[in-house]
Amino acid sequence: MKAAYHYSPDFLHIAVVGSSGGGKSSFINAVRGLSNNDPIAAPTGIVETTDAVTRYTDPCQDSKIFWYDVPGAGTPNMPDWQYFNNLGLYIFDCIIVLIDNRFSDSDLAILQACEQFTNIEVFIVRSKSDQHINNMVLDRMPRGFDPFHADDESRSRFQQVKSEIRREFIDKTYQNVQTNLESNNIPPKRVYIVCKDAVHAIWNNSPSPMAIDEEELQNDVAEYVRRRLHRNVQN
Ligand SMILES: Nc1nc2c(ncn2[C@@H]2O[C@H](COP(=O)(O)OP(=O)(O)OP(=O)(O)O)[C@@H](O)[C@H]2O)c(=O)[nH]1
Ligand SMILES: [Mg+2]
Repeated sequence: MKAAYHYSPDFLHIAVVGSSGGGKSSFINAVRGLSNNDPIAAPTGIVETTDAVTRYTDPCQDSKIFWYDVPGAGTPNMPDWQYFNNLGLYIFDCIIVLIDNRFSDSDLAILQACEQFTNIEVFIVRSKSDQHINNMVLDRMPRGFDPFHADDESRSRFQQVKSEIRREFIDKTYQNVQTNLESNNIPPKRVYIVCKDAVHAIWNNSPSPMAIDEEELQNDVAEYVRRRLHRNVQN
């Protein structure tokens, strides 16, 4: 598997994994500073899109990271229990598990498999926060509400609802992931809530109003990379 994925001991290999359609390819594009419609971006879409593990370079100068886009779990092509072993995920130095709408059996199967490999660094990331917050806000507003054609009073109500929903979404997401980890005997772990546009915005040095944990995730991954490379040099 290491040979198949061109594993190089001088580099760190970060795989982005998770349920089909969870936003894995979009996340890799965003961390590489690309929009989904960029000609060199990883293909994305609303139907099952990534069908083979694909390696992408990191655009930072002298970077020692390779990003790996991985097909989605939990499809007829890739049942949960086969996913980790069949794709050889055990060779990666770091795995980013992208969780979409709900904590799924696929997410659980991946995290349980990761537990067997203590040398793999795992980050749990909740994707598409913008989409989920927007859906919840629109559900709470009167039917047919259109923020672009609303009067001042409705717009201010909209902003207030949005900020309440955002707080509720953040709290419930943190709580829900911890509850799922605990009930499946997986040690507690930080979850980072992100959306692709806010990850991409970090690249342009223009923080997004939608940002939640994107910057912390970037800093924590960078810190992990520094630590691991330092350890490699010492060994
Ligand atoms: N609103 C919103 N949409 C997103 C986000 N991330 C991904 N999407 C959309 O979700 C859909 C699926 O995204 P992909 O990146 O192709 O998902 P994937 O996990 O790589 O899919 P597979 O390779 O098929 O498993 C696309 O239409 C993306 O534009 C996000 O953060 N916010
Ligand atoms: Mg994909």
